[in-house]
Amino acid sequence: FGIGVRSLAQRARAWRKFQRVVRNFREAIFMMPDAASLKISPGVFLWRGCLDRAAQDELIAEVAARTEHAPFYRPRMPRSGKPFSVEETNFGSHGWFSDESGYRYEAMHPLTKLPWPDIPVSLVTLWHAVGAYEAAPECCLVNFYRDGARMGLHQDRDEAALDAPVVSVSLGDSALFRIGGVSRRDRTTSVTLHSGDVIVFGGESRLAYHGIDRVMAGTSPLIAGGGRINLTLRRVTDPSEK
Ligand code: MD6
Ligand code: FE
Repeated sequence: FGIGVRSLAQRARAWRKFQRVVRNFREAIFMMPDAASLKISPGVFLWRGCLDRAAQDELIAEVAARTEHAPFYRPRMPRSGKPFSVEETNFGSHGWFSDESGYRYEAMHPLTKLPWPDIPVSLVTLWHAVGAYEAAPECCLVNFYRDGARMGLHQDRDEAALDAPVVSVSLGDSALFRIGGVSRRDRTTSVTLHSGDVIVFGGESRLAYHGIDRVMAGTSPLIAGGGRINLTLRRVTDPSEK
């Protein structure tokens, strides 16, 4: 089973710490180095064109080298076992995984049974530059969208370190990203994400519902054969409990 099954007490501790960090988060993010950064929801910041074309090409090459050893697979929905339309793989010590048994983090690739490849150094650097968090990322979830793949409205809530933001990089075709509030019923807003855009997703929106409604085929030449790759960097374990 997954690593890091957490007790209720640990969850409560993480939640209290999260509440404290929410209060400090607004200040931390003003360290964002670019005036073109855009606030789309409290605690969510979009840095348009953070990665130039050369950086995007480099990152795609690093992803491609790693997916040779850790190929994309289709996760399945908890209980129903219905396959995702998105294909996924992971880099780092903790890989996010889903099947009939539920959402969890795993140390090994489900098909190769080998540890996940390392997180590219450029992404770790990006995390420290924009992430406003003291500890290193442990998971880089790689989402690959092709052939009409989308991602339903969801919360990212399988991490103990809910005080850490999620840092998200978009590569390839543009996509319509929808974000709401911490309740599934809250009003949502949509924003188009382009190749090279970076989102820092934290603070009071760390548990906000969000998803990808659609990917616009043919809008970027970056990925051979088309499609969109999203990289989300996360801290999974609470660094103070090590
Ligand atoms: C995607 N992103 O952009 C899916 N989650 O393809 C996410 O699910 C996501 O962009 C948490 C924080 C930022 C994200
Ligand atoms: Fe997410």
